[in-house]
Amino acid sequence: MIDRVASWMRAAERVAVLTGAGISAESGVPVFRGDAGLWRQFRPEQLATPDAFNRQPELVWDWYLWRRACIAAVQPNAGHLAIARWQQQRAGVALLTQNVDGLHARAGSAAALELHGNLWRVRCPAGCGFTALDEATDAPRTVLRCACGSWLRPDVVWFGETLDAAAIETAIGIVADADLLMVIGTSAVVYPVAALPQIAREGGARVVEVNVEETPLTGQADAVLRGLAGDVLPALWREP
Ligand code: BJW
Repeated sequence: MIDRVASWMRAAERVAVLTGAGISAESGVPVFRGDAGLWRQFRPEQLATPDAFNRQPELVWDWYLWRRACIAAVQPNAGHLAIARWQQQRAGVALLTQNVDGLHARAGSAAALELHGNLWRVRCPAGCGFTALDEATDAPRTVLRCACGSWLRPDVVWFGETLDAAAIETAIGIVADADLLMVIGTSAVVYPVAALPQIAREGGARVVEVNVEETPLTGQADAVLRGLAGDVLPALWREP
């Protein structure tokens, strides 16, 4: 199956790559769902909704500062590096990610479309327009308030919030035009991103899932590569 998908990759003019938390798992970043997932330890409605932030901004910030420290302490892995190599060594590879950890950029991927935002960026929710990208270091952010007086918030997409309209429209366009969509390390349950593989299929793309487990996408995929992203992805592309 690896050889077949590798030949699809070579033949495709436009490859779209969609990643989720599983690609960062081998770096040591916790995923969300499943036995080792963050949602076993923490309740999403207390930490990842606008209501939670309005009720307890300090608690939500504690969680994000802890996650920043975890991410600052790890490195991109073979999976991130393989995708960056695909982008550098061949034309027509677009990267869409649900991850907020910034590891694709640290691996050398240019222009990952970060559909759920970036936890290293802050923005003012009060409408004054302030936004800033913090250095990815483990020095905790100490200024949590905007000059306008409001709390700053992490620039990520919480449950019940809409994704940036331009970003999701761009993503839909990319997968609708793709010849091949690689869906890597996502449980494929969070919408609207979970709808992208179906849009790709309707546009005529082959869809390949790379995951250690079955997901709702598994039965719809043209090929399933069952394994660690860090093992599977480097085997799919050899420098021509
Ligand atoms: C490996 C591996 C290895 C491991 N190699 N593989 C009821 C109320 C409110 C909303 C809704 C509702 N019902 C439905 C909704 C909509 C909701 C939704 O989809 N909910 C479902 C969960 C039911 N969606 C939204 O709310 C979205 N907005 C929206 O729809 O707006 C319109 C709307 C407005 C109002 C009401 C309704 C609709 C926004 C979703 C935002 C998601 N935000 C989070 C947090 C981001 C910030 C942060 O990180 O703090 O995004 S939640 C979390 O899930 C995070 C992720 O990006 C996202 C997806 O998770 P992902 O990446 O798939 O990770 P996991 O852990 O789920 O899976 C990891 C996978 O990797 C597994 O399959 C493993 O097997 C695999 N794996 N190691 C390969 N080494």
